[in-house]
Amino acid sequence: MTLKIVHLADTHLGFSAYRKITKDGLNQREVDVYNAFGRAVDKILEIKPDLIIHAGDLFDSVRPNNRAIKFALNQILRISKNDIPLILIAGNHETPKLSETGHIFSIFEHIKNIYPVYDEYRRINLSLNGERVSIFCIPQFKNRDEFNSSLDKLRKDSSKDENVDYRILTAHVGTAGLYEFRMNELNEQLLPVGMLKSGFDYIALGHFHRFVKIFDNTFYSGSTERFSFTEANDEKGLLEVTLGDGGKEVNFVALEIRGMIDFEPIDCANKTPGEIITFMKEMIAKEDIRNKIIRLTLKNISSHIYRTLDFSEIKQLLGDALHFDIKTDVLEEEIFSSYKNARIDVLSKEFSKFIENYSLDKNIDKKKLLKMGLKYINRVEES
Ligand SMILES: [Mn+2]
Repeated sequence: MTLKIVHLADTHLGFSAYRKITKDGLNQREVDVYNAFGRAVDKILEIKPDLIIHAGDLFDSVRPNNRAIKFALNQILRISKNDIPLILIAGNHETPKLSETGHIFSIFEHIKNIYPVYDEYRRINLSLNGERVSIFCIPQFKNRDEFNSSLDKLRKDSSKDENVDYRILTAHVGTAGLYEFRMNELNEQLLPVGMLKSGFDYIALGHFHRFVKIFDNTFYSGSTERFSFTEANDEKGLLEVTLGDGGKEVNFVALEIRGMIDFEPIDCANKTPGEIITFMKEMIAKEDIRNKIIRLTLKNISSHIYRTLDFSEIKQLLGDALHFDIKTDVLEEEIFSSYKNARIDVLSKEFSKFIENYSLDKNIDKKKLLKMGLKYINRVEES
């Protein structure tokens, strides 16, 4: 007999961004993110799998707003009513660091067919389609010690020789070692890829936002929407996994979501403001930008050229987009001169002083480190 699983992750309900508002006064990106999950559930009900695994970050935060909670509950009830078991492991975005805070996933307790897993390692045994299926679950933990002890439990538990037809692992983790897939978030859990190699028929990972096959049995489904420009070129969707005597089949099912374009950076060195605008026009004309999220990067632009750019013209060029970002990578010399002239703000100054007085290993290029640091500080302050 075969076993059909839908694997998805990182829906981030409650995420919002940009200023665009819907007719009903809601943040448009927040609504986009709900729609993506709604469509995912539509697809799942078409596919009618034996089991659904959501590998974490259903919610974007520890305290999602009431709309996000209501939306999630309604979709999860659709699944529950269709008698499809859903394993829901918690991700780092929705897991609080303090136990006093309480976990939002507790609202899913006692709903038929729904198995929320949070704050503890769990093995769930189900009988599906006449098959005995064990699902080993590693959700996000409050701290590293709890995570490590969950891995010990997993090692012991999964090495037991029991009568099981299918053994499935799901975890909300980045990976470390031979293959590195990380989101570079402070609380992310990292699993050595070596641990993934043995003993499971399928491994459903969440956390990394792109669809990736790591090993024949190990996949990130990726997120259901795009949450940053680094994801601009990713297709988003869910995985339809079929396990059976005839082997394993994994199909990526794409979801229809809003377009995002991160244009190739425009090198502004030796260009006049007029030439930069002309270049922009040509670039934009090649793409359909309507209702999409757009980013234009101006590389090597000096601040006096930037200040003389015709922004009303740029606004007109990009007016059909849902949102546009203009990113500037300022000339290297300017970062230093602005530091010397003390025109920059307190945090940058503090950081520069710190680097200047700090004794670093000789191999480390102070100038480069300072430049990188200032760039990050600028980026954070801009956003
Ligand atoms: Mn995550």
